[in-house]
Amino acid sequence: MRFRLFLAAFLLGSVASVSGADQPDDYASVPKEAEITWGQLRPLSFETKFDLPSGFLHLPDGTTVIACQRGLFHRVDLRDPAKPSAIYLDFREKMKGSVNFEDGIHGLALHPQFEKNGRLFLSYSQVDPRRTVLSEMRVDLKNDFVPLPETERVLLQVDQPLADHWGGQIVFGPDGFLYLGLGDGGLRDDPYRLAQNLWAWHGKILRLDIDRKQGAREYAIPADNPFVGLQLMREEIFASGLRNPWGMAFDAKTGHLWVADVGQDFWEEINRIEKGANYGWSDRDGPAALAAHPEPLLADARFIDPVFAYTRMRGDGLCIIGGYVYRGEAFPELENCYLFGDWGYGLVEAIELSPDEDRALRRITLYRQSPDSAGPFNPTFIGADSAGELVVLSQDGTIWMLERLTAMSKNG
Ligand SMILES: [Ca+2]
Repeated sequence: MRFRLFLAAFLLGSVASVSGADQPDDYASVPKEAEITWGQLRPLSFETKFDLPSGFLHLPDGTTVIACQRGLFHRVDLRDPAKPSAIYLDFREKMKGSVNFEDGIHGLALHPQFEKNGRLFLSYSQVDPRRTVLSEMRVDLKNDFVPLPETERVLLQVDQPLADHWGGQIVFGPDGFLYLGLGDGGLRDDPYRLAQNLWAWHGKILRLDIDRKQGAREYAIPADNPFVGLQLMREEIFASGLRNPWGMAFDAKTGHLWVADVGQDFWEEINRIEKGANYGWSDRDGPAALAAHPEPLLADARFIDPVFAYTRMRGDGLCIIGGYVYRGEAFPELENCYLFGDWGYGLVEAIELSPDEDRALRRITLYRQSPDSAGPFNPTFIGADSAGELVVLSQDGTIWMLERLTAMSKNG
């Protein structure tokens, strides 16, 4: 999806400048466990190869909808992969001619009262003009939650005139509001400085009240959004300074919002999102100043550095994929851990969060693709099943889960 361009940017960046490599790195001292002995990430044996899977959600009956970048949505049972999967929704016609790199289906979410109102929310790219579309659709509550495409209603469209860095994931908060993460719109160094510009939606987390309409809007602005009533600022904005947020999840226990942000040349970030906060891009990349922008765009800007970041300079990864705080029960070893992956290195990791959630206590490698292993493993989405257990989508169309490894299974 968005990744080939990242790869190009990474290679170009490492030639053009190495200044970021000299920046202080508090994260390097976090102890690292390079391998686990108690579990193993394994692909589920579905008949279906999913075509560039990009996200999923769980329906109230326990089935799971897997969204694929080019417009197919499959309905599967993660607990019983042998069960034939069904097409849940087919958006391929709508996506026609519009899927390159990271274009396509970006997000899907159910309304918190989905079982009563049957409202399904979607986020995806469109062309002519290039734009992000946030829409909703009703499902038939009397017929197995089957979507009704004719009921689709567009809530918000955001022009995307540049290149990539769409973001586009959506998630409901415990406050009932819809959160939409948007990337900076693309190219290097955020050339129009959109991520710091509070009049642009790009490079932001938006928060929308989709249960009300307000003026010409198909949604309303929550009264306590941080920029309500301020001039030259978009009232939809909840947080700013993101580059390409990919992986947004509320912690099921604390209600805190965690967002992974894909970096440019040096740093891959994990952020805890606070209302009204500025996460730095494109004045900062990870914990370091961005060489291209020695002067902040906003004179009074205060930046929040990531809770954890890993650098590309040590070969730790290339493109972060979030991610959620583990609250399942099958693996007490992962208590208070934020789980994430790296698309470029075929990696799934965890960081154990400090009690204040302001730093990582240790870092655990859950899976690392070995150079000689068969098939490409490139995580595109890291999320929880309905019990909070780890599910990883890989770009090659496979779905992986963590299995308990016993002494017997290790020997056998
Ligand atoms: Ca940042």
